[in-house]
Amino acid sequence: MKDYYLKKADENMPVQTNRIKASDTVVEIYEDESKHMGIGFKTVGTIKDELVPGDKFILDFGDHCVGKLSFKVNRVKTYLDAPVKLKLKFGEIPYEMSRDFSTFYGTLCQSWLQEEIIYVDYEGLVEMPRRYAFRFLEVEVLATPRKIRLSEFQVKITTCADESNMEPLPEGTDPMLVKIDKVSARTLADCMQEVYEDGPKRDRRLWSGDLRVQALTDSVLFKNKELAKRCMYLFAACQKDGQYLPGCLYYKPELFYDEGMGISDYALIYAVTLCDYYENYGDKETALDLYPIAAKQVDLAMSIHDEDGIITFLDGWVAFIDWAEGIKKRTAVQGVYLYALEKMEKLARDLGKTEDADRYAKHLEITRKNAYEKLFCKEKNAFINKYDDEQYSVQAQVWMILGGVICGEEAKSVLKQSFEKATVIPGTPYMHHYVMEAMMKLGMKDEAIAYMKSYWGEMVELGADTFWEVHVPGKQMLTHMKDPLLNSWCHAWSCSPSYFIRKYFID
Ligand code: RAM
Repeated sequence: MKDYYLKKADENMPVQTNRIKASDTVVEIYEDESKHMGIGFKTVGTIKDELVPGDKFILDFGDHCVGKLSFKVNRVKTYLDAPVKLKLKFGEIPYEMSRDFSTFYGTLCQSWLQEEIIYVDYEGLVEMPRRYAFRFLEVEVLATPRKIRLSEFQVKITTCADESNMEPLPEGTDPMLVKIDKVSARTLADCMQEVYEDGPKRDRRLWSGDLRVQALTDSVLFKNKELAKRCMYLFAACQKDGQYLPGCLYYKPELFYDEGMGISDYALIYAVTLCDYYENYGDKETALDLYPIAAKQVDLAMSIHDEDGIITFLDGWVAFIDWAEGIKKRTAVQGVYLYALEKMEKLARDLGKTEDADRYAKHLEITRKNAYEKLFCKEKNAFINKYDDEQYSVQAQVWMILGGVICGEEAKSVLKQSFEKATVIPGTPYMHHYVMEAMMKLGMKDEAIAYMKSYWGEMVELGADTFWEVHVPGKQMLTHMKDPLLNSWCHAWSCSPSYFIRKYFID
């Protein structure tokens, strides 16, 4: 089956659209406490006509780009009788440009930092072979035998998002929502390469948690059905008996996934991705083809509930849920399971798999009831319980609501109270996506709009061209890799505001 799934993935390899973006706008960065991470930038002119060793400038491409860079090196007067040595440094945000990359102290491999020293043997066009994700490019002349001119800097943008499919928002749409939608769309488009990458600067891999949010948002933006299909087939090729799907995979130079990268909630979210896909595109053939893989995830989760009827973790498997200090995850994972089960029940019924649908429906009812009894604390009006060491998190409340354990006014009061009283709050835009989903499920449209404007809107106000991997208001230097230099500033799981705006907020 693996070969079959890989073949299907190959058949759905997306076509890259190539657009050119040029710049000769030179900017200067400066320290300013009021700017994002304390660094601002301002336009100061264009590239000098003549450059000598020691000269350096920062180009601004005006927006986040993903693609390959080219430029021209020419003599000013005399023949260049030695190579020209240049240093190029790429950054998604001004803060990166303010840092000397050799000072990086983070935990991930520093080779993700986008920096090159190149030697140009002959003048003319220089085409850089690698792909970069950036808005800013610093060029430093390290050595040249004579004065040189550098010009025609341009990026051949790569994405498989067909931006002509994106409908304009209706006139009169709240201007902040228009801005948020634009940044969301840029974020998604720049992550749409040969798979839905999590971040085009760092990781560049396919994670099932990110995939779900991307494919969902894509269904209201560029509608690249093939890409969603391809990614689901790639995951299908990783299925092993008695295990969940891996949380992430690499597809180059050949399919690979890390056995130690098992994330149970992400595996369940894979099933949700297939359910969304069928709902949004109505492609029954693919849904039937991948149904067994999706069913395996929920069936496995169903088989590992403990004697109290609460989900457990397979040996060696973790849960992600969110990046939030000290977060306990059992209640939330139970919610993810119920959320996936409800969607799978519908998919099974739509595909004529009545036996499965009935089985899922039955389990859904029993498990919801049980979760309410065992995980909910009436006195505290919250899902606070021994399974999570009595921890009070927004995440647990959100997932119990999405899992259908509580609903209506009771759920609203649980959610609203958690915003004020929980000690663990969402840390990633990924988790904020599910907070938004919970609000929409409870019919809290106005609150959801306000929530989006305050959370994603704050990133826009801080100058985001694309949405970030992590954002916690008031903690701009926050990172999960020790050094924020390697945070990803165009991150897939942050792209979903467009989904809510286009599906629910406009008429
Ligand atoms: C990080 C990435 C990715 C996410 C995982 C769990 O490595 O940000 O997007 O899905 O964590």
